[in-house]
Amino acid sequence: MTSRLVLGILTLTTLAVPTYRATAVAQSAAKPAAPPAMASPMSDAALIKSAMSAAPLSIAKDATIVTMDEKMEMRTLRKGTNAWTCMPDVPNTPGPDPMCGDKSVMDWAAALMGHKDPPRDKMGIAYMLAGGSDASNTDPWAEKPAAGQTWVKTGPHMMVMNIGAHFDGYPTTPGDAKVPFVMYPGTPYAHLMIPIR
Ligand SMILES: [Cu+2]
Repeated sequence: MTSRLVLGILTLTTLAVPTYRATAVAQSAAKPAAPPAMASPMSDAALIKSAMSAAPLSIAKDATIVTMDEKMEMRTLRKGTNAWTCMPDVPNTPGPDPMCGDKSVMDWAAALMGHKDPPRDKMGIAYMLAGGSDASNTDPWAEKPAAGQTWVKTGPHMMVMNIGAHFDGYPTTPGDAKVPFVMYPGTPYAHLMIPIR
């Protein structure tokens, strides 16, 4: 789960909670060197195709699909009829990383961007079947790897959020990111990354 991806979710969530959006804008304004987040040269059809590639078709076909425009505003590409929201690849990370998440994942993401505690008892599930790239396994807000570090590249995986300490016993470093591991361990944003292929 990259912070850019979260920013996309955040903006979606901020339709209901404007405070979060203010935080996102403030954060992006503080980093003028960063390329325009999420704005993608892809056509809407390509964006939808990318977003849908994140989850099984049984979920993706009825999901709401959102993206960010060049003004960092959330744009709904397609209104869905189920409880899932999908987002296309984030252009400024290496490799494709579209994601589909349920409503609790949206809450988790809004909490992360707002530096607030996510709901502890609302388990969230997300699919990233096209894989994902994360700048850090420890810093939820990192936009690029720290000096000497590399991107955490995870192949097709699922994620489970908001289950408190139930991750105990799983590795807290990604290793080769081929077996389940905890991302952002020891933070309220800890989630289980579950490679599936
Ligand atoms: Cu993750």
